[in-house]
Amino acid sequence: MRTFCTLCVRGSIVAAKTAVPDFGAITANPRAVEVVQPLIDEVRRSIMARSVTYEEFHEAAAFLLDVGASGEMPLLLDALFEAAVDASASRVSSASPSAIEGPYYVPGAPLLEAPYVMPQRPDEPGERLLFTGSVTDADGAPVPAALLDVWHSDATVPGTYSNIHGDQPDFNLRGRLHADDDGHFALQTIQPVPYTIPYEGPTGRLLSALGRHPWRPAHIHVKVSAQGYRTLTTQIYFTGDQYLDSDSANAVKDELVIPIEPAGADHLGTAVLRYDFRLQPTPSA
Ligand code: MBD
Ligand code: FE
Repeated sequence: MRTFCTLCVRGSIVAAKTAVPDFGAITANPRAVEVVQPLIDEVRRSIMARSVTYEEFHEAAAFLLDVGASGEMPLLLDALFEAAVDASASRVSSASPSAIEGPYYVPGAPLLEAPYVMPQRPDEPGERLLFTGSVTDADGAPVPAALLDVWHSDATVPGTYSNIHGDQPDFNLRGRLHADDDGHFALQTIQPVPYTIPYEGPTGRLLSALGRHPWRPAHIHVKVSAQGYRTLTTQIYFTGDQYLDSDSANAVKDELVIPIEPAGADHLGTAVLRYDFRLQPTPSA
């Protein structure tokens, strides 16, 4: 290795290719010092306390390279940490409960026209489901022109998402709809089923090494937005799902677990899921 003094040639200084910053004038980013430094310190302590070996250190490096190369970085971060970010961000809120967005939101889903029917294949598998409810403010008043952006997996086991997993048409089971002037909405769709995050990639292997399965309980993702209100990103889960207590993304909140009303004469033979969203005004400037 002859990398030490790249600016010296037989004792004389040659011109640097680029101007080298004055590292004596570095100003720290206080937030990095506050958040990242303790994280680094904790990893160092853990290495010492658990006698981490070189072999394990190199395994960790190979794992991170694999996460990057596989494109699973957003998945890994969402599975491990997004629920904590959501819990932190929603600590003071008058809105109904939020939930993580996850890695599979795609902007620009079809803007539907009433009566709302989710884009689906002619032979879309799964139980018919009417997803209905309202969008109001904290006082129960309808929020004008509220837009719901809804996306969920299909009902093949395990569920898969269009635009992500291949064999569905683009934007299948993804759609945007407006609540009406009374704040009500109703969307005809199918009931998604439990989903596994990819288990053959590095994220799945890490979960497995930690003794965790890759399943998420069935869920419907919703982003609710309206002028003058904070966008609410959330998920609705279904009562009785076998993975509510062991969600691989740790993201279930009890208030978001809703019983599906079985098909009955009063709703034309379709099971019903009712949920009322409550939005929080944006802080006035
Ligand atoms: C999902 O569908 C999801 O919602 C999350 C949080 C992670 C992976 C896939
Ligand atoms: Fe999801």
